[in-house]
Amino acid sequence: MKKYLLPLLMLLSVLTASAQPASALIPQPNSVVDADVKPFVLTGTTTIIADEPLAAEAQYLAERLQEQLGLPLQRVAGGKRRGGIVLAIDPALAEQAEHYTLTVARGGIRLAGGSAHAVFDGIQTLSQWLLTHATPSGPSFKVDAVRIDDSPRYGYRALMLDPARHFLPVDDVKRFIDEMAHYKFNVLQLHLTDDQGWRVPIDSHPELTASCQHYTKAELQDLIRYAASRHVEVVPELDIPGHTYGLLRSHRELLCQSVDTAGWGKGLRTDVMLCAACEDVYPLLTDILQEVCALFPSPYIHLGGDESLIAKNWGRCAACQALKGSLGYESNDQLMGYFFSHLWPLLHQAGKKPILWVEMDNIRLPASRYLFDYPDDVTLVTWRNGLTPKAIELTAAHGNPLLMAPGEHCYFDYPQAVNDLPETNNWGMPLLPLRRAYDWQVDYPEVNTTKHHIQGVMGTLWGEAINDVNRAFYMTYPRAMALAEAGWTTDDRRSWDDFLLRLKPVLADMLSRGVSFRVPWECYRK
Ligand code: TNX
Repeated sequence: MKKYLLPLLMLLSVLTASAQPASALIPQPNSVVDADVKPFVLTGTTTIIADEPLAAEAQYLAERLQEQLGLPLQRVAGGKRRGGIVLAIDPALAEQAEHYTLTVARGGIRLAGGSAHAVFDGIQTLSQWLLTHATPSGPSFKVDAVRIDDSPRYGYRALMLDPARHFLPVDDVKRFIDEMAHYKFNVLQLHLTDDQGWRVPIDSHPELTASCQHYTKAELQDLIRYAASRHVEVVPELDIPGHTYGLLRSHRELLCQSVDTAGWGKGLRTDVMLCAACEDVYPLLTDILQEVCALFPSPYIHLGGDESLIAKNWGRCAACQALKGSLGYESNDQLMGYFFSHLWPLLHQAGKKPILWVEMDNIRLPASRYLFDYPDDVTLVTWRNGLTPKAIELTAAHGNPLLMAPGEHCYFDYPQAVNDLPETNNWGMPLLPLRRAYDWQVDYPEVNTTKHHIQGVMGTLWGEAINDVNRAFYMTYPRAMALAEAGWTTDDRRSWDDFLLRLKPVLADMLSRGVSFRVPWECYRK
């Protein structure tokens, strides 16, 4: 942490010395109208007026205002009360998910949403509004009038953390959730298993976590509850059938025949896979999935499916080759379909929607088809550099829902600038500067297909080189703010120059809360 402190303090002095910019709203709402009326006077005795269904959101708002302005606001029940900060569910807004309206006027502040989630979004907007539009006046604040009407472009706005590569304690993940909620992210994908570790306990198979730092079920339940209080859904990811050394270290009997284990324990990856032809693989995965499905309430579960070195494992394994022959398959890749077909019925029964990283017949262009036949109801994530236009086309043609995490815009484990490389485990990552994160049109206008199947966006913090939460914050921000805006705001309301102006007060706010980020020096240089 220490090494970030000096540049951060220098930035704070620059930021606080500059004139107040007009707005600190990130992501940019879809309609902001400055109301030409007198400001609202916010004092320590202003009440938050909210009925029971919004008690938790009211409490959250009170905590934010205490932290931000030092005001100890209390909640009172609704009824006909006026003059304070009213939080309300308005069924007229329910048609569109997360639709809220925020009105600041002399007589009071009113925040209405079609759901508690929408009201929570509006609280983030209100808090950001106060960063630049609350003028201290003695012990109270004059809050400029405004009318905001807002709803997101995409319903699924995710960040992904990777505690499999480097473990992240629950309290650190909570801090991460706190921060992402400010920018209206609503999904946290947890990459819980990989070659380097198995972090989710399975009661029927304690050997999986026996010699590995891991969460307890109680901790995960607590984390899920905490995330829900920030309207963030936790999506678990178990990465199979590749990236599985974390499992195979306690189940060597599930390895393919004739696997070379000589280099194990040295490199970052082991390149081993679960053996598709080993019958014991499937009952074990069934046990695991049953517990994971029961533990995580999210309708989604991510099963990885990426970077399986099929030729190196299944291609050299006599049992897999015999299986391939008996199934009449022409290519080893079809065994992926066989492998996952054991799991789909269980997931359907549990009411879960599977997600996989999309793979094609090549890892770069030219690529022309899926690696194997993904069932239509599998949500696919596009991630490989250069393959996203193809992924949009293929998923549109096959009818798979699509999540957007293209490496060139969304991989926040990549360095942000020249000479800002990770100290450990850098495998030669490409650069992903802030501007490139911002200059992204999520729906690729040049791709000539329907785009209704695009569900949303995800920023990934792959953990090979991210060994604690401060490093995670440093890699996440401010790029995740650019992603938040790409996922929320329509393109006609997005502008790089304007984003930079809004970024300044938002980063100053982060500093005041002790959250680290990379100072985007290149944006301030004249
Ligand atoms: C590829 S992205 C991976 C991860 C690595 C990441 C590093 C994906 C689906 N697989 O296992 O951590 O690159 O950027």
